[in-house]
Amino acid sequence: MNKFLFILFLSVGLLGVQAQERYIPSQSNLDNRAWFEASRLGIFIHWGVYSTLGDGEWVMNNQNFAVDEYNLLPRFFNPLEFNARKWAKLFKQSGAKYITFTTRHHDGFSMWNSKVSNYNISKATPYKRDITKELVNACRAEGIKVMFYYSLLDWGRNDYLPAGKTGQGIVGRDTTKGDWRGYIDFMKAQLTELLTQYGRIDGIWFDGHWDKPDQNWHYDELYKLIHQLQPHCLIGNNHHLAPFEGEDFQMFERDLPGENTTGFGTSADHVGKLPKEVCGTIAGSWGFDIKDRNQKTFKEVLHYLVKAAGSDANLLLNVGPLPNGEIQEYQQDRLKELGAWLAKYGETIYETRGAIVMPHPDYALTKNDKNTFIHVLNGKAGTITIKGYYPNVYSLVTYSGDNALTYSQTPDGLQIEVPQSMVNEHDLILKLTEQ
Ligand code: FHN
Repeated sequence: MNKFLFILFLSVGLLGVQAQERYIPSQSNLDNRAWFEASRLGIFIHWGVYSTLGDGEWVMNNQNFAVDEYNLLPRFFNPLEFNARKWAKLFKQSGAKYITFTTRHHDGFSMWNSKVSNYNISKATPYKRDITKELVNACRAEGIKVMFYYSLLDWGRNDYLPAGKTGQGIVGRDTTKGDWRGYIDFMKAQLTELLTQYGRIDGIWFDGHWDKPDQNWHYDELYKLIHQLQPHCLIGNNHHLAPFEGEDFQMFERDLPGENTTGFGTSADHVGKLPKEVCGTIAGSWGFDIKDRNQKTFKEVLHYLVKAAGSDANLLLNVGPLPNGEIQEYQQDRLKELGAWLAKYGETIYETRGAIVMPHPDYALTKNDKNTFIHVLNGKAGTITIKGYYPNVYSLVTYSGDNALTYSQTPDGLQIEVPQSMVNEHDLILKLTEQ
């Protein structure tokens, strides 16, 4: 065979292997994307048997546990103070429209009564109750939608072996038992449980791809299964890359779209056109860490939300409950403060679009049908210049409409004079109406 034909056959062959059916989202999925994009605030919950050690959700990896040592944890995961209704009421009070709950994190422990793994809340803990079910029902009763976080990566199972980039120091797994096909089928069985036993689920939030970035994760099968079981269900994958075929939203971890302060690689050219979500923490850590002194202030959390909306993304704000099932007071306080703020100013966040200009340390802009909202975040009086060209400004007033501001369009942007009397240390909201 000549060289040209050989290359041609090879390319056709490779294309055949990698070809994925083009994904055409259902109408219910498109509607759900619109709901998601309008929601702007969700609550992320990192909670599992790792919480008992108070050392974050990566403790199994970071402390190089042996699998049988770690497997003692479920025996004393007994969250007697867990009250799904209380949680759901708190989430409602925060102004959030949905939650994303860690049904299974990287340690592989299932927070529901899984039939394909006994390593779960109902079978391996004294608590026995199906926490996922209680949470779903309680949130539903409050009108809050539910998404499930599901880890692709697993530090405990033999079939996941050989280990990926993480979990290399975890001992006690049988390296002769690696079975990738079996592992994919296991995940499909678990996802089927999650999507058939808990009613309507609005999203699946995958994480862990980066552990084996070159592995074939069979997303064609996983995503197809999800969309077959619940067509409206939104799929997102925290792979830190541009969206893959079959995904419905794109997430960014501790960074606004296009930023890359974390080193996860969400550079500007990875930002796609799907609805976006930024996730971040109230504490420093996702899962409960007893020495976590990084407690964010209301101002920090609010700026997270405003800047996320200003970059056209939702904020998925994380709480890391205690092992006994309580959410720490300061985390509750942040959620209540956000809710009180949103009750007054929600119009400037919900159902708005961002990315008119990208957020700046001093300001962020959101827009609805009637107005553009300028959120002045620097807490200062004086001149502030908002990038962009606004030739048709009809009026520029404070959110209440009581006070007008002086402004002028300059080559650098819209120059606004903020008098001392208007300074707001959290967020001075200005309403710009165009002709
Ligand atoms: O490893 C996880 C981490 O524990 C946490 O769940 C975050 C949430 O976005 N995602 C991973 C790191 O990218």
